[in-house]
Amino acid sequence: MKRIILSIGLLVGIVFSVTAPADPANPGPKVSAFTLKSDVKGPKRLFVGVGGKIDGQVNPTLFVNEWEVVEITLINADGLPHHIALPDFFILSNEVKEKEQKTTITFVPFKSGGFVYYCDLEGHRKLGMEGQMTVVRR
Ligand SMILES: [Cu+2]
Repeated sequence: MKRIILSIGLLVGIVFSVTAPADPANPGPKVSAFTLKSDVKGPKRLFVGVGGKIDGQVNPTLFVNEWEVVEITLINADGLPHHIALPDFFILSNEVKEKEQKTTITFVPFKSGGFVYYCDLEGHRKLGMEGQMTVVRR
């Protein structure tokens, strides 16, 4: 009986997904988007969150879901050269060398856990330009 109910549920699910009209407000897969800007505080080099839950946070922890698209935009706000690296996912952004320059990385986290992101230019990582990305298993 349990199996029959499960099969019916599955069938309804399939039929619904085939017949459901495309939602113009949600056309594609879910994307977790974050914006970070570079900042300087004395000798410190930092990432600061822009917008959403991470707004104003220094080196914010980015919470994402495994297998969901992640988009991180880095804005140069201090005129020093920066980039963002996530070596656990083989990601290295373009450099933003001038003030107001932006770059965006897009990737799919294919494993769960805690991982580091950082700027590896001119010793910035050692000067504090490093944060965590937590990938939650789905
Ligand atoms: Cu940097």
